[in-house]
Amino acid sequence: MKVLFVSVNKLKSFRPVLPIGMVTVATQVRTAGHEAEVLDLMWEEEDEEAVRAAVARLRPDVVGISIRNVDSQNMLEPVIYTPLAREVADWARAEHPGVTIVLGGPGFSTVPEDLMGFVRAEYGITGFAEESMVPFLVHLARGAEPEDVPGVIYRRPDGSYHRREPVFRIDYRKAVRPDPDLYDRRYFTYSYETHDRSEKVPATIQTKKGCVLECVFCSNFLVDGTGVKFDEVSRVADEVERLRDEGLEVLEIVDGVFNLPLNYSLEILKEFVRRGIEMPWSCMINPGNVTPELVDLMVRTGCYYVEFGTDSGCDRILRGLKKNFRQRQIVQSHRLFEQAGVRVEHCLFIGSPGDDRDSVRETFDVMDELVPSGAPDAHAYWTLGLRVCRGTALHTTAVAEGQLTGDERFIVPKYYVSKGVIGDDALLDEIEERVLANDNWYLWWGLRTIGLRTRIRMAREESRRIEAELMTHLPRRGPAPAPLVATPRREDRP
Ligand code: B12
Repeated sequence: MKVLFVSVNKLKSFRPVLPIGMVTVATQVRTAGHEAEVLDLMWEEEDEEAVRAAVARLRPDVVGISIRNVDSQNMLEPVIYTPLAREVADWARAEHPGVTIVLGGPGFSTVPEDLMGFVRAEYGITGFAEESMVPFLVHLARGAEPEDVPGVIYRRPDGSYHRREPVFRIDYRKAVRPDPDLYDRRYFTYSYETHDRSEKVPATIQTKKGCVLECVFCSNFLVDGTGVKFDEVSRVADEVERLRDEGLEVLEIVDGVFNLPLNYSLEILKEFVRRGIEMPWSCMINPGNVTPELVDLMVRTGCYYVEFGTDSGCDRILRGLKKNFRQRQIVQSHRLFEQAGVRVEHCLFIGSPGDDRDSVRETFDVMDELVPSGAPDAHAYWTLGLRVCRGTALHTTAVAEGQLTGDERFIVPKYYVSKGVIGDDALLDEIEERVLANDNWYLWWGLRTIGLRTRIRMAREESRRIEAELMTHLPRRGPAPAPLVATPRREDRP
């Protein structure tokens, strides 16, 4: 079969990220003997022309649209990225009537039914697609409905959806590595500005899928399943050597959390040391699982930057979020990286369940201590509100507290903000003041000219307007699908 994969992620403002998901699936499809091409809209100025030209040239049987991001995940800056996916599907059909549209990608997996309806796609594949895309194509080639393909979703004539739960299994020994030649070269010549320096877009590698934690807001179980699927340590090291030998100068490990479970990350790092791998790299870190040995190995292999999933500095709130660490560990872990000369960025929520004046002040006080204004290598990235995803404990809380109805269409994100924050004007003013007083803290780019309370009102208005517009494209809901049940957490070793 002929497949054109299109990545619709054009987000450069945060920083451009390689379409590793799309490239992974495209490589797999090629290796299985199909003809596959990729089109990455990140670098295109005329999207329509680019899509039409690629479709006209290739005349694909299938256009696979990779939806990494659904939205900005930022209540103060409501932006929805999925209308481009809808346009891509329309352009492809106009150019080549009869082409089959299939959706996939991490963003897609978090709101599959509504995105299927919105894009009017024939099929979707939720979860990771290393082991499902090829069987899916085989079914299509035979003219058979791919009803048993793991993760598949399609609309039945009665308007309801047929869904197969993703299996969330992967045999890494069979999965081919993403072919770096499928990445647009412009990623590697592009530089982006951070707070105080210019950075190159890193090459990316994933060492495992999934996470052992069950944080109440996290939707990653819909993308990667529950439990952890580990790659083999030697294969990860081989891949890093290959990327390094191809001249890629910077690396990012894109595991949801690198240091969980700790032993596996130590094994990876020891292998890097054994092979003499040393290049600048970064990752996301769980503050609860940081030991001197981990930091030492990270630094010896070139780690220069870590993003802490800190979430809150107050133990009561951390407990409620089901985090596996407390304030004491945030401070200790931060200090270990600081002493080792590694840059730390803390990602924090304001408005988690139970958050109020006391807990917000406590969190800000901890950050004052760890990330003082002018500190050269520490930053705090604040987010007001938590994006709610269907099926999470946070969704249940939001419904129980009357913030959501339980029947929302999440194509436009909904946010949870504790009443103790959103209902406290004085606290919102204090938050604004404290964020602005620290040039190493970030909450919203326009805060110097538009006050926080005004911005919340404006953003809610913008979000309602976007929702009204998008809802006109959503078909009415068919009969409710059977809920997907999360499988019990477990750690699968290959
Ligand atoms: C690492 C990561 C980051 C890193 C990226 C670093 C880098 N250099 O790449 C950082 C911290 C920078 C980041 C930033 C953001 N991220 Co992020 N990120 C992730 C994370 C943890 C892993 C993504 C990844 O690389 N996976 C590895 C690849 C191999 O897997 P994959 O992309 O899922 O692809 C597989 C499947 O999806 C599928 N597939 C992919 N494409 C296709 C296409 C077809 C046709 C098919 C059938 C299948 C298919 O098969 C692939 C192979 O297994 C995910 C959560 C998660 N667990 O997936 C969030 C996630 C993708 N991020 C998300 C978001 C929102 C963002 C930001 C917008 C946040 C922000 N406010 O700034 C930015 C956007 C940045 C940008 N320019 O796009 C959301 C997206 C959902 C949404 N609500 O929109 C996710 C899902 C987190 C979540 N659970 O909410 N992110």
